[in-house]
Amino acid sequence: MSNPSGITLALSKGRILEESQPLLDQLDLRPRDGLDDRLLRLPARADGVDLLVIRAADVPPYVEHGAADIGIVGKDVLMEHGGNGLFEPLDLQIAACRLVVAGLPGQDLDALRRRPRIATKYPAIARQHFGRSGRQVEIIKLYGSMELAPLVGLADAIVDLVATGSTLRANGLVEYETIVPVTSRLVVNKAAMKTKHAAVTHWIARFRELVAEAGAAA
Ligand code: PRT
Ligand code: MG
Repeated sequence: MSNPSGITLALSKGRILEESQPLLDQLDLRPRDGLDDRLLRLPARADGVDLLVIRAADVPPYVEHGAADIGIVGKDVLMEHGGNGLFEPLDLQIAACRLVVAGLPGQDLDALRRRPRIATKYPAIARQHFGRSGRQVEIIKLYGSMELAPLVGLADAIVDLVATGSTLRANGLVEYETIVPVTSRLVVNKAAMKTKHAAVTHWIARFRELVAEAGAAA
């Protein structure tokens, strides 16, 4: 059960947790007793809020099924999950990057005499992207280090995240096309939007204020 009288907030551990730290600090949404790797559910300093620190890819199912009321997750993970079961009220404008198609320089995917093989941790997004332009591809699902796949001939191209571009460059890969810009989003369980309306809208509003301030300062 999620916190029945309060709010449960699911955080994506890793990069997004780090980048959301300034927001969470200002809202008293850090763990009351500090982060403890062994504890998966932590009371926040703010009254009535519990924090779940989980894998990024697990945030959408936790929120969709109501185990958490609110979550913070990358648009990439949200698109791959399929966003229909969730509200997405706010772009937090952190952990910015973009999803791209990339591969070895000088190659034309459309000139291959077979279906291009695309290695990715985002099979749904990749299939949709190539499908939109009527291109048939073979998807190879990987769980990490996508950049390796074209180098060893596992795939003709990858669909992966790029921020500075230095990882692609370091591996001698180039970007063919951008699929979509990515930032982290606040997501909300649809039922909680009604049953915990006051608390949920309170927290959305507080996040929104901070994002607006950060935008004004930039
Ligand atoms: O490790 P685990 O499987 O639990 O999760 P994860 O690896 O997905 O988590 P983590 O901590 O890596 O965070 C991933 C989330 O951060 C993504 O879902 C994005 O929303 C966001 N994000 C923002 C990024 C990047 N920027 C990013 N640059 N996630 C990954 N990268 C990787 C990218 O895959 C590539 O390998 O960084 C490399 C490219 O960076 P540049 O700067 O060299 O271009
Ligand atoms: Mg990782």
